[in-house]
Amino acid sequence: MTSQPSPFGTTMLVTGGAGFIGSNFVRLATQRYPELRIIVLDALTYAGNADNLAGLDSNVELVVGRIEDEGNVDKLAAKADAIVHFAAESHNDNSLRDPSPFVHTNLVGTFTLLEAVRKHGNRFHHVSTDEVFGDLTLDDPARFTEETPYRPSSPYSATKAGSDHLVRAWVRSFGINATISNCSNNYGPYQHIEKFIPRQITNLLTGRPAKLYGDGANVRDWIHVDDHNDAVLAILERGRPGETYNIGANGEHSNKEVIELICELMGGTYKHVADRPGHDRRYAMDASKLRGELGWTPHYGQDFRAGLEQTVAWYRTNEAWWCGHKEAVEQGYRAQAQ
Ligand code: NAD
Ligand code: TDX
Repeated sequence: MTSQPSPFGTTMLVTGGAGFIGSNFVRLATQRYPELRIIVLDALTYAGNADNLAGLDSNVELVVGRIEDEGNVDKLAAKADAIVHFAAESHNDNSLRDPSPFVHTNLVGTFTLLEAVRKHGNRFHHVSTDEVFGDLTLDDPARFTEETPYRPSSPYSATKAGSDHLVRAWVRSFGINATISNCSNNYGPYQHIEKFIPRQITNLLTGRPAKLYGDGANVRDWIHVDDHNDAVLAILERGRPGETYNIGANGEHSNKEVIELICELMGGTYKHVADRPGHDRRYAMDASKLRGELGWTPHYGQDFRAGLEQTVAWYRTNEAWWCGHKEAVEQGYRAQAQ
């Protein structure tokens, strides 16, 4: 732990800081910079939970509100040196059921923040995803680089792609001091149980089989949430203004491999269910720019089994955190035959 002042000022506004990655980010940032004051702006949608910030010290303040609320965003941006933007509608399956909140939050919300940054001159970091690049075939030797053209497939990834374009346009047209990161699939504590890994862990913990979409050959490039957030801090500390950095830990696994590993660790079975419409086949990130320029390396790296064991243990220990909404999440999936 360091107790030096943060290189990005004394006050940071973290949007979406009560969600999965954002709350883990707030925990990591307060450990690394105990003097840093953090204001979390979060609408506490179904995916946000004030309890995710429990136990954090008095330097962390939660403001409940939407990032599309211009007046509130302006007031908070005026108090902040840096803004780290995690808030989003983040689940592909939900974007297939109803794209509307994705357009509002991911596009209008990001626009609202950028306008505040233009006015107040904040350092801005935009958290985005590998999905903006579309997908690769299973046997493609290529990985996504920062130069890969955008080709999003779902309403979720299309709105994330649009938000990235907005940030780049505000850098070029208005000279804001912003960086972007595009990260691969995260796993770890506090991830909503709608997502693949925690859904399967909690299926097995509640006596349900794990559920594999389609043939399960789809590949995702897994990274532990703490490694993602460590990379975001590296970009805030040392990233070049206006640049984009890919984040990934060379963690490619097929969904079938992951579900079989979960079943092996927990003792359980899985079944095949209907595939996701438009299901991206493979994501794979080339993070050599981040590694080479900023000297970043992942801590969990490729020890996916150890990271998964830690994650299974967290969901076992924290049943109260998820059991109240498990049935409702599964009902939503049943409506899609998944
Ligand atoms: P999440 O769904 O767990 O959390 C999103 C948070 O944003 C929630 O706390 C929610 O209440 C809040 N929020 C939603 N709409 C809001 C609004 N209009 N105003 C204010 N707050 C709002 O998502 P996550 O998995 O933690 O993802 C965080 C960010 O990281 C997103 O931008 C996502 O696109 C990106 N990302 C996620 C992954 C992944 O694997 N989960 C990978 C790469 C990038
Ligand atoms: O029950 C399931 N069974 C299954 O086989 C679920 C929920 C998913 N899957 C598959 C679909 C995907 O191939 O597992 C893979 C991972 O699914 P998700 O957890 O929904 O993640 P994905 O769609 O890959 O998107 C994630 O990574 C990029 C995050 O949700 C995004 O926010 C991030 O941008």
